[in-house]
Amino acid sequence: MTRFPRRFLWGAASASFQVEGSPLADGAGESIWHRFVHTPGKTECGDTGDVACDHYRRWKEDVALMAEMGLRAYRFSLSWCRLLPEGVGRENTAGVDFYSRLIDELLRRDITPMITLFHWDYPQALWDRGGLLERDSAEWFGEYAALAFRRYADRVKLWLTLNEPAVFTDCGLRKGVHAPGLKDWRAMVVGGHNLMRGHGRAVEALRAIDPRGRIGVAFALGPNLPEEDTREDRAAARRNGAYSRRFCDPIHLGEYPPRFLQMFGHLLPPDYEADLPLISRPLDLIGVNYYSQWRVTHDPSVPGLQSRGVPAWEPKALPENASPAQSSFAKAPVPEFGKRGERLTPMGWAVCPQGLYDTLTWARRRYGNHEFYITENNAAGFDAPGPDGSVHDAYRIHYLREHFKAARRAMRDGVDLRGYMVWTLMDNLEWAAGFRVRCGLIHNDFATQRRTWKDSAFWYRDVIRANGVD
Ligand code: IFM
Repeated sequence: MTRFPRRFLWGAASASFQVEGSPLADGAGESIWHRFVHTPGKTECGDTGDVACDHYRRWKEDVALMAEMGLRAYRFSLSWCRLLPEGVGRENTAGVDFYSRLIDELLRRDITPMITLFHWDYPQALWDRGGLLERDSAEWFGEYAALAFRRYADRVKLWLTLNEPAVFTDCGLRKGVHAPGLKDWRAMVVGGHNLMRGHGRAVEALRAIDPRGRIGVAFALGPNLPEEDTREDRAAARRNGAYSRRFCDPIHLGEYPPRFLQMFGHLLPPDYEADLPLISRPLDLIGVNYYSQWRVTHDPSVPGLQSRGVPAWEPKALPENASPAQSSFAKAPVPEFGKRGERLTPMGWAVCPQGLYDTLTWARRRYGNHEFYITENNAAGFDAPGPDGSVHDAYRIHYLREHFKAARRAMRDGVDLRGYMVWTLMDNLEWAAGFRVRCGLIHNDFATQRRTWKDSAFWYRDVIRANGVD
């Protein structure tokens, strides 16, 4: 048995827009994701977040499920537009109260809340004013963050300012496949820079409001390896690596990766260096979202980057200007093993637990030994109840078991890992991919909202009880 420390925070993660539903209820403002999913052709099957998991109304039952599973922590995000319908200014008491009740219920059940401030559902009202392309956006985010800390920091001690800023800006501002749907390299660079300035303002706000609060960012991390062992692919992998560090380096080291500056520095504001002290305010924790490692190919058709990374296997490479409808997950049958003999998930992603070990130990070497949390990890698939009514997701159990062990090895080698938030508690809206792609421990029937524990949920409950994995 691979055992974990006594206070290890076994948990699960979610995000407001993916689970809550009722996006405009009780005075909430519209988010860019609400606008996006209601624009024809943007999501698989036209799926929206109007109902999602109906968690906004079923939150109490959902917390009961967490308690039954034995979760010690729950990572969730706040909907900025519920708290501040216009993004700044007028506070919406009903929205504030919703999360207050959720936090109280979690604590009553002995589940530690971990809050993400920004998991992609940016207020549409602010986007209409220029959004992240405006320098003022940093102050807007600071105002929102301060409100969240004033209302909840008495009970919440673990905070993440941003979730996967690299994915948000890459998919939403550069490729246009996520909200707000821009295809603009400059927006990706400038928006990302301002997002980090906002992060800095949030950190300042927490320090002023609750010196005992602990804060960091959830980064999408994973090794970038060359697809083939050629000079071109090796160089492409280095470029992709620099590109993927365009948030964690400035935030933790106070500088952009030099290769990123070579490729995209001309798109940054001229005086960007003056912002780096704000961006790199000292943090307490690092959140690691890890799914797989990236295999990178030299690809001259991608401006600037000239590289393309995929998680080991894809039915076909998508063109740069692919529409979200084309981005549907695996259309061809996925083989069980990839070309290097690695096991593949039902989505065709390589199962690489070693990549998690490498990422954790690399991040510790590069950024120092903060408190670490796995803030997301799991395998996605197309799970459905079998004839016996159960959901047999053996592939997920295998995936999680191997990743838990890899994380434990990283701990033995010095990584101060405090918790593990499996993505995700229950199947939810997988953004542009809609409801077909399922990552949950609990199966959700979106027509009836019936929650069914998958085999992995029972298994995870036993892991938590044993505080270890076989
Ligand atoms: O569902 C997403 C989440 O919102 C961000 N990280 C990856 C998950 C699975 O794709």
